[in-house]
Amino acid sequence: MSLPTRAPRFEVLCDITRPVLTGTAAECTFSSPGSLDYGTISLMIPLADTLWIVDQAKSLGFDLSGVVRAEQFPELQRMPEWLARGYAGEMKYLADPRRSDPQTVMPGIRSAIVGLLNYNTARPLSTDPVPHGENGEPRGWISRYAWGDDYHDVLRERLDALRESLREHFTGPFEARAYVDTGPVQERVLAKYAGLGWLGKNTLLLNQMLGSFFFLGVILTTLDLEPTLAANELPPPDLCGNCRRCLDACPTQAFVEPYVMDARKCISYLTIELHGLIPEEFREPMGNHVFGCDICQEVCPWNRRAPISTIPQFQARVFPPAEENLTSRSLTPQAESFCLPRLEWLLQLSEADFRELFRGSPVKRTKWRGLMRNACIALGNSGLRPGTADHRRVSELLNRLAGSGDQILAESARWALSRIQ
Ligand code: B12
Ligand code: SF4
Ligand code: SF4
Repeated sequence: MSLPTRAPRFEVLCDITRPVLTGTAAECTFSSPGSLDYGTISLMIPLADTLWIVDQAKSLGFDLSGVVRAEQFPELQRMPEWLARGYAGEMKYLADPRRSDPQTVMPGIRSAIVGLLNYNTARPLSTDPVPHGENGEPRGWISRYAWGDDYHDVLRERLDALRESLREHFTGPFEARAYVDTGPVQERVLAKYAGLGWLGKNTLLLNQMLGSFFFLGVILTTLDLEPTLAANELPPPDLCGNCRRCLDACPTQAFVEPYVMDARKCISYLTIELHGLIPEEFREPMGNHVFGCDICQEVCPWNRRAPISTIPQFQARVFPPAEENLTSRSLTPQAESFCLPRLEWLLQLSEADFRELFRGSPVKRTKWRGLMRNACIALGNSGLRPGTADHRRVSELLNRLAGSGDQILAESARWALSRIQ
């Protein structure tokens, strides 16, 4: 007998785990929270294992999880064409052929366990009306996912704990490898077929209850687990409908068509993955972005009522004013934050400051040079007016970079100066 809806099903899973584990098969009666009796079912042990894993993942803090067979899903077959069109830009690692076929990632692979962790910290949004600070100083946008600690570490810790529990639960030899971005797998596709959501027109995985501000992590394993979705069950339906807000809101027109992105145009790629100069055509549309971009998620209706994450590691890092700032610059010292950081603050960071501030933060991926380059572009878009104290200080910093031997920084700084003179 199949269960009537997803919600009561998840309620039931935890309750029936224990009795099922005691035999080869078990019978249990269950009812919905509204006490409607759904009857008695027989469950084979493999499904009990899957339910146990989902329960374990929940107790380790994952908001959702699911199990999927490691198969070549239809989306993965579009990969060669996507690559051939050049959409991956400098991300050469995406051309690894194993990404198109999970069966090739690990000898004897059978299943993938996918975990989802919400990072939807409270507002502001980058699309909120005030891009500058209270005092009018230009501020940059660091993507919400990078306000706190590196999600790779946060998820990895939980996945490793889950792997440990697998070792205790399953006897006999098996292999299990945990990945957060790091493996040659397309996590969103596995997540879709593990029943966690649908792939939206902005290419992200969306969940009806959780929106899309979440991370994914996977454990690939040789364990032959029963998938979360039964053979006759489809993944959650695509609820994008006629909406095209993300496609229209993208400042750089990165979507060549719904569900397909030319990553070379995405601000996230430009600010994080691209090592050279930002192509001129994208500099102005980049606005105040200095690391990543949230726009195609912020405009998505499914994120409007998404739950807020209170995970301490994902909250914005804040730096109290240093003692010396009390005397050197102004009498109004302020705390600095990764949420809407002052661009002048970013631009005056030395490489050593950068290493110190962004230790254990996702921002370190773009390196000091990348952040300086991005801050230059954002300042070029800041509309700073000559004749102000802010303008004088910022021009001094930009002039210093313009005269540096680094061609990329020099060109980015010159461009910024030309825009604010
Ligand atoms: C590379 C990468 C990027 C690249 C490319 C983005 C992309 N859409 O693929 C860049 C740097 C731009 C990027 C940006 C971001 N990323 Co990213 N990224 C990845 C990574 C490492 C690999 C994804 C991948 O394989 N892309 C390759 C392409 C081929 O995939 P695709 O877009 O799904 O393309 C398919 C479709 O186009 C489909 N298709 C359907 N119809 C058609 C029609 C035609 C004609 C064609 C050709 C293809 C096609 O076929 C293609 C191949 O399967 C994953 C982690 C992982 N290992 O999976 C994280 C991941 C996807 N990123 C993530 C995040 C959080 C982000 C950002 C939000 C970060 C930020 N705030 O800046 C943005 C979001 C931008 C966006 N709208 O996608 C999360 C997403 C979570 C979620 N809810 O889905 C992931 C899963 C990381 C994680 N572990 O949590 N990312
Ligand atoms: S992250 Fe920003 S630039 Fe990239 S596709 Fe979404 S809206 Fe466009
Ligand atoms: S903004 Fe609209 S089209 Fe884009 S992902 Fe969200 S629901 Fe889908």
